[in-house]
Amino acid sequence: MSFKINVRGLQLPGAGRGGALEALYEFESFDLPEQELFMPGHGLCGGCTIPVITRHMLKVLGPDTIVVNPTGCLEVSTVTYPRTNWAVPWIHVAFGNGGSVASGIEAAIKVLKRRGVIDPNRKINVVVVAGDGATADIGFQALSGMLERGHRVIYVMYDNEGYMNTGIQRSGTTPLFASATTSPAGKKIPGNLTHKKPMAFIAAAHGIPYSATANPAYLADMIQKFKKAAEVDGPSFLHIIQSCTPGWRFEPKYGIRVMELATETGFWVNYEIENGVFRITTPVPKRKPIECFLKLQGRFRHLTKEHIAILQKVIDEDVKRLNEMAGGEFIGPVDPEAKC
Ligand SMILES: Cc1ncc(C[n+]2csc(CCOP(=O)(O)OP(=O)(O)O)c2C)c(N)n1
Ligand code: SF4
Ligand SMILES: [Mg+2]
Repeated sequence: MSFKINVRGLQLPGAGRGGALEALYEFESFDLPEQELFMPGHGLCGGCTIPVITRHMLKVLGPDTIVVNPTGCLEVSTVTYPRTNWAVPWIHVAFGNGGSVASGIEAAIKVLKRRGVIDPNRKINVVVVAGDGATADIGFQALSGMLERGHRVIYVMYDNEGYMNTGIQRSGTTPLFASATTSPAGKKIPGNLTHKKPMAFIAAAHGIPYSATANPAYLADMIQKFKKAAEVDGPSFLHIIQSCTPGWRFEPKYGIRVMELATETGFWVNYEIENGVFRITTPVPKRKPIECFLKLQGRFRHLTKEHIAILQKVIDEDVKRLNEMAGGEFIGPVDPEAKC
């Protein structure tokens, strides 16, 4: 499949081709192979965007890839005995030890290369694909150790903002005011009371060469980031938002639309931190009000106008901070007239 890179948002006023934005971030055009390595027939829900992530991840990484998969929706839905959807070596690990197992695999490959058992020039990718619970919560120390030791491992965190496989419990990346079974909206609380952990920044703070956020609705940007992550000589980390049909409570047909709205409203900003340089990779000239993202989802249905105003303020502040870091208004102001 030949993939045409579509650089969204470059048509910002005053930033034509060759302008400042293009100089800041250039997409590289490359072909994706026809070969499928994440096979059809999985048991993931309709509207779930996990398969969009894993399918394209393996197209970029190729067959010489070892997947480390802690328990979660992806694992339980792709390896129901005796079938598997993985056409690459795959290992199931416990909920909290993805980073440790991947570290061991990478270290073993190094030794086998040194001993001449594996061709030293062969490039084998080791990738962890893990949920937000397995990464931001229980697997946090295993991840941190892996980053600290500098293993050449790609860590992909798919973030559906909750422990979805076990019944929609909140996690460290559940957003403010989302209703989950352990933070239910009711008379006492308006849903979850904490903010999302900024995992790409936390990973970058370990001094790793590449850390980024991505969104499966912005396929070209996500694919580019898989490629960059695989090319660095050291650990890389990708924090990828991912829509969950029963957890977020939207109609399955809106799986991609809700992801687009996450970025169009500024709720989710695509950026990367490459050798310490921060860039926003999906500029949004004018934002849509956060209500556009919220109203498709049952987990926010209880929110009052006051709650929505608080959420909007939180996002405005996040956007301001990210723009300051990027050195320009890459994410524009809210357009109150915008149609959702
Ligand atoms: C030590 C331990 N505690 C709890 C569980 C039960 N458990 C399995 S998957 C899971 C939630 C996974 O959440 P996340 O990593 O976000 O993946 P998702 O299900 O959302 O894909 C839990 C709590 C477990 N397997 N091991
Ligand atoms: S529960 Fe959510 S994350 Fe899990 S398979 Fe269904 S849509 Fe995907
Ligand atoms: Mg999850």
